Amino acid sequence: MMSKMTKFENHSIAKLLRNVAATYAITNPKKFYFQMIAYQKASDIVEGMTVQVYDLWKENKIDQIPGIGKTMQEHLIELFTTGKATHFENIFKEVPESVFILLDIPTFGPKKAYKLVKEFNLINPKTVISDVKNIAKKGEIAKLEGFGEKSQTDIIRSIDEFKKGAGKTTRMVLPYASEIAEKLINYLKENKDIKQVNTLGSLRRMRSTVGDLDISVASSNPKSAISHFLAYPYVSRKIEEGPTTASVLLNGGAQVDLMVQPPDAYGALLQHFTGSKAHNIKLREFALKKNLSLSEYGIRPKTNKSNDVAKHFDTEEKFYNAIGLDWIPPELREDTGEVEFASKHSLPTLVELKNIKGDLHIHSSYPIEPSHDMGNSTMETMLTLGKKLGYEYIGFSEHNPSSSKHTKTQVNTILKKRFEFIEQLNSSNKYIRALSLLETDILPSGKLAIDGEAFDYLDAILVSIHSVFSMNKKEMTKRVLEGLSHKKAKILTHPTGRLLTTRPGYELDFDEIFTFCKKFNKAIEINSWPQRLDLPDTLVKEAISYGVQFVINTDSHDATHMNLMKYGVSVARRGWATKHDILNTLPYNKLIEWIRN
Ligand code: DGT
Ligand code: CA
Ligand code: CA
Ligand code: ZN
Repeated sequence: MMSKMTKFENHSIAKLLRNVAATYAITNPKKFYFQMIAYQKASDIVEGMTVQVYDLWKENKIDQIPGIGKTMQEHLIELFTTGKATHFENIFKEVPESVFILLDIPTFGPKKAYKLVKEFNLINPKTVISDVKNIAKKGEIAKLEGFGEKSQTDIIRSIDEFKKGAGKTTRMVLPYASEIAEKLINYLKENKDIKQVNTLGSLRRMRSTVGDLDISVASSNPKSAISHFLAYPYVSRKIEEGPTTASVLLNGGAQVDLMVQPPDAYGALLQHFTGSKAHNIKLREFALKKNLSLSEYGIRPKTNKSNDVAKHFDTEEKFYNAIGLDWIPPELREDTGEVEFASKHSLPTLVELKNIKGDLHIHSSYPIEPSHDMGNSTMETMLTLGKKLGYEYIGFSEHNPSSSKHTKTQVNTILKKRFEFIEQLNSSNKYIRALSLLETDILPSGKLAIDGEAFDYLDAILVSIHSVFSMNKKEMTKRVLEGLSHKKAKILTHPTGRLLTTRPGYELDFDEIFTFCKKFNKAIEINSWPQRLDLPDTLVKEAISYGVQFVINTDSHDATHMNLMKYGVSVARRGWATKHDILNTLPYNKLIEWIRN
């Protein structure tokens, strides 16, 4: 299997690691429990990385990936060096290749896939998917132990959906998932048997992309709660229904899993289904050392008596406290040290939306004749909304005037007029300050798209890459640092250029970027735009360890976008940021000091 993997892209490496985990799950999940978990976790990590593992290896930095231990590193190094990893090849011998093909299809876990392949001798990986479908259509799968009619229908449907392009890899961007959830939650609250509704899973942890929506309900009447849920007008199909759970597909394709628990035991449910899986595993190990056993119902003493009842907790806080931990904000629950910090009562106080005092990346409709897209709303409208949001300042940062369509003198004239207009806005209102900023392109040469007199009309500039993404890491890093070197360049915007679910972004040497930013007092943007959420959370955490500071911006092109700030804040929180790491939590007089010096 591996010899066919010609390109060592993260996606194929993630799949390979997932297949190792699956092999352990099939062959001996008890004996290889920890390996199985470790490989699954490593697979998730690699899938979510913005830097290629292969490139890290080439730079001798493969040991810098959190969650990939020494042995796993050695196997990967062998793979990159020789084209195959003996250890993986050996264990894959125990499972026919066609099993791994089935794992790409939703509803197929390792055991189910293996059983079908074994039972019907489906050893041809090229035809295995259609083979399974044919056998299902003949009614053979329903007869197998542990399968049944419903499972057979599900298999046919998920194969059809898979062939149409739907798969486990289609994820929603966070704000989209949040919007769907909010609508559903409002609907659920209409039922009098439903006391409380929460989002769980990746949505509650505010991951930048969400696979399916997990929703919990506190109710002493699960039957009523579930039938209300199933009657939601936007349900396109029921996937399954049990006494306290149900899953549906909504119009538009999002899956929702609902879980119901009585109010007195609701805390444990919240905890369990918020995850992440890795966090839960760490928590379980931590509790085991205290002879406690955790579940979605509560906490039991770890004895041999299986009829011990679990102690119930109505809130999640009490649940965490019962095992000797401080409550952990959901955004931190990724097994990156949070359990240890919680046990020492030293978790950081994360930045909150209400700490934000202004937005420094706003595109208004001011006629600047920009190089890229222009905003829809006037500066006045955006200032009024900014004031409503409790801000002390707004930084207008339209794209620089197009340099191909204007002479330098024309650019200067446009910026001068704009500067005077902003000054006028400031003299006519006392409540919110407008800053004259500009989102300025860093050209492929590293030069900025404006120069000379133009800077006289700007408080500072934001710099970013908007064209020629194809440069290699070294050239791109040089380009960015050169742009950022200008005295007026204060913020590097959407630093990786990624577009979630669309394109991975260009590569930068973040060691160099962070070191530079710290040394020269430059800020890095956390961009709240739904498809960006850039700088990504894992890099935020890394940047903070260099002492780098951030500005969280919306990159609004319309007044309605200004409320996306909360998603940028969630990225900062997932990166363990406190308000001291975020410059736009500063009051106006402090912020302007930083901007102007
Ligand atoms: P997603 O949906 O891919 O964006 O990610 P999550 O984290 O929402 O994952 P999901 O929907 O499969 O499960 C929600 C949470 O429920 C998960 O974060 C942890 C918990 N959970 C679900 N299944 C398991 C399991 O088999 N073991 C453990 N320890 N936790 C689980
Ligand atoms: Ca989920
Ligand atoms: Ca789920
Ligand atoms: Zn912008």
